[in-house]
Amino acid sequence: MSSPHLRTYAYRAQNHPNAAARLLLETVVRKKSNLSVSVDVTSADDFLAIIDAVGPYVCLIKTHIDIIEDFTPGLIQKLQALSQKHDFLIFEDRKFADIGNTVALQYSSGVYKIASWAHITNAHTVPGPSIITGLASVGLPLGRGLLLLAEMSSNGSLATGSYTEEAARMARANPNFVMGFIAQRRMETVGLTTCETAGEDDFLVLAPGVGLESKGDAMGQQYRTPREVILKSGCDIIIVGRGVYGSPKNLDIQEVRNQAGRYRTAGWEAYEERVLSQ
Ligand code: S5P
Repeated sequence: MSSPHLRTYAYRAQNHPNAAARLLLETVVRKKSNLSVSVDVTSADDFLAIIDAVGPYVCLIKTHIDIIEDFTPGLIQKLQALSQKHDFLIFEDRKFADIGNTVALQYSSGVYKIASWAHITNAHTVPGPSIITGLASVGLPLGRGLLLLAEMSSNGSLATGSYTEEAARMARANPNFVMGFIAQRRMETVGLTTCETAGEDDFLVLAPGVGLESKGDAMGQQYRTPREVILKSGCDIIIVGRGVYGSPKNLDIQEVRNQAGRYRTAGWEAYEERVLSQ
């Protein structure tokens, strides 16, 4: 059985057990884009302007909703309107990390009510499998999907070795709600014992730490190119933030649009090379 990343996105869309993963893969195919833009800005106007500019080029918009200074619930309606206009899904990068009961409340309630609008969210595995149980109790009935942080792009990350292996096992035990990983490589064989073989699961790998020019920032971020991430490491979706929008202090919306187009092309060409080389 070949690894899922060697099959087309279209094939994988038809067979995925998780509703949000199916929607994402269908969007990737419709838009010929495996680009997710991470919109890490603090003003609601900049947030919406960037999303409107990159919308045509992305399959997924990644948010950190709690960094918006002038957040109002109306912002979510505007985000959803842009999601309809441009045909993309929404991923709130909340990185839940608490016991099941607490994360269920954080996911469903409070100011942001994340589960009501984010198709996808993510969680650290540090609390153990109960974090999946808690989030699934809210997200599964809504058709949402969860990504587990199996690895991180930052220098000195502790998510390595047996921690990453345990994250892979936790995903395999929960394939209905866990749709994939935030990681830097494929996870099919990670954490298998010597007598186990990779199963049929298709976990999507969404990879942050992607840049065409820069190799990193002053705070430990590390970048690889879309080609390295998609072709060499077999990841499925590239997550790009500052590589697309530059510095929020000098936003140039035409340049944001150009960069989104550039990353989309780079990500898609790397995917085509990957599946065609089979
Ligand atoms: O390992 C990780 C996981 C995540 S979700 N490394 C990351 O950088 N991220 C997120 O991806 C991070 O929180 C930020 O929102 C984005 C990368 O942004 P960039 O500007 O460095 O591309």
